[in-house]
Amino acid sequence: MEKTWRWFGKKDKITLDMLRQIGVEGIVTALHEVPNGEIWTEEAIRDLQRYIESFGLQWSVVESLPVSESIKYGGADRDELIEKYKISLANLGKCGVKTVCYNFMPVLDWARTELEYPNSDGTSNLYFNKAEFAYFDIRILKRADAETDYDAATLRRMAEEVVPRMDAESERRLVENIIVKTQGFVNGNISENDLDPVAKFRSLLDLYAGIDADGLRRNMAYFLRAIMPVCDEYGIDMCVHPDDPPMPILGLPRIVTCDADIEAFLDAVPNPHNGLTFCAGSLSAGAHNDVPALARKYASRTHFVHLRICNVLPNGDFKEASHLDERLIDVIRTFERERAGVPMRVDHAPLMLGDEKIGYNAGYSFHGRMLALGQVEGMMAVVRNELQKR
Ligand code: DNO
Repeated sequence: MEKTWRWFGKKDKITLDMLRQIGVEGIVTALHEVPNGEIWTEEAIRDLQRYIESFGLQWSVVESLPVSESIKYGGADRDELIEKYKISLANLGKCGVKTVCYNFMPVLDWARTELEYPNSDGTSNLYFNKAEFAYFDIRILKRADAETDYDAATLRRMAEEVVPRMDAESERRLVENIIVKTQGFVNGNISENDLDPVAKFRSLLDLYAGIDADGLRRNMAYFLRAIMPVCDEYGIDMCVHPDDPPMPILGLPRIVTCDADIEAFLDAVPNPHNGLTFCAGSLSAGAHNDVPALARKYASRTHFVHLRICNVLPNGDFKEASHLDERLIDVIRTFERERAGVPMRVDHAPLMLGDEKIGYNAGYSFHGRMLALGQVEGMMAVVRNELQKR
C-alpha cells in the first residue's frame, strides 16, 4: 500500500517538509477553502498540486469532495449541484488526481462525544459515550421521540451517570465536540463561527423529514449514476467513506454501515469506479461488523484504506484503540496481497507528547499519527516478507 497522510492544506501546522521526513509518499487533501457545493477549478487544483510536488510528494487522494446535503436529500437544486460536482471531478481528472473519497451521511459526518478521553499511560483518544450522545439528542436537541431510539440500559445510564454531572459548561462542551469540533474542518455543516450551532443543526435535521434509508439509497444511486460517465472518461475512482459510527443516529438514515449496505450500493451501480474507502475504524465501531472478513470481501472494490480500530464496549460505547491490533494485521495482509499499490493512511491516533497543546483537528495529531504510521509500516513489512516467502 502507498503510505499517505491526511494534510489539511497550506495552513496545516504539520508541514510537507515534516511529512517527507517521516516517510510519507502521498498526500490526502482537499481544497478546504472552497465552500461546499462550489466548483473546484483546474487552476486551484494545479496550484495545490504543484505545491505538494515541490516537496517531492504527490497528491494521491482527495478527501473529501463533499456531497451537498441537497444531493443527499434530493432537493430542488440537486441536478445543478451534481453538474458542478461533475465539473470538479473532470478538473481533478485533467490534473491526474484520480481517487476521490466522499461520504453520504446526512447532516453529521462523524460522531464522537469526547475528544481527549484519558488512557492510563497519559495519552488520550477519541471516545463515543452512548449515554452522553443520548443526553445530547434528548435533552439538548430535544428531538421529538428521541427516547424511543435508545435501549433502557442506555436511558438508565444517562439518568444516573450523565444527568447529575451536566451543567451549562459541560453541555456546551458536548455540543462543541459532537457538532462543531469534529465537523468544521471536514467541510461539515457547522463551523466554529456559528453563533447558535444547535438551532442550525435542528434545521438541517428537518431537511430529512420523510427520507428513510431506501430514499437515501435511491438518492445515492442517482448521484453515482450521474457522475459515472465523468469517472469513466477520466479514470476516476470514487470511494465512499462508511458511516461513522455505522448505525442510524439522531433519527437520520445511514446506508453504509454493514456488509449488506456495502453490497447494495456496489450492486446498485456496478461500475468499478464506484468503490469503497475501507475505513477499518468506522466499520469496527459497530459490533455487527467482522472487519477482516469485510476487507477480504471488498478488497477488489476498495480504492483507499483508512487504518485504525475501535473497541466496542458492552454498553455500546466505543473507544479508538492502538493500531497494533490483530484485526488490522489481517486487514493489512489482505490489502498487501490483493491491492499492493492502494493508497492507505493512518487515521485518527492518540494525542501524546505535547500534541494536546497544539490544537490539531480532532483525531489528527502529529506524534500520535507518526507513531501509528511507524507501527503500520512495521506490520506492512512483516506481511510483505511473509508474502514473498510463499
Ligand atoms: C473523520 C473522517 C471523515 C471523512 C469523511 C469522508 O475523521 O474520517 O470526516 O473524511 O467522512 O468524506
